[in-house]
Amino acid sequence: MRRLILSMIVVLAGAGAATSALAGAMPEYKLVLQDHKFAPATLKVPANTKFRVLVTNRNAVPSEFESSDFNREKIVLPDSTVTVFIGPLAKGTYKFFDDFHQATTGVLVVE
Ligand SMILES: [Cu+2]
Repeated sequence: MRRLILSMIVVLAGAGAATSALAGAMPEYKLVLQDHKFAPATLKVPANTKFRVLVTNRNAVPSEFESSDFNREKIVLPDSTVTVFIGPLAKGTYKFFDDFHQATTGVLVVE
């Protein structure tokens, strides 16, 4: 019995470690759309790594987070946040913009 409980604890601890390792494996970044600007306007991310960006729209109108450089497109409603999975990307500079307000631009610097 004691042996069984011990092995159950080991299994549970292992599952917990695996979960946090997975969660920690993908870097997460935040972008905010406010006053029709991206903040930050330049986001530095690691090369050859899949990551996610949480895009929050604080404008009063819908936006569309878009990039032809890394091929993503996602509508962000006012006061909402969307998650965009990006990468892995090679080193370089990748542009993104708000497709509904194309003067709103930002840059992903992959290094
Ligand atoms: Cu679009």
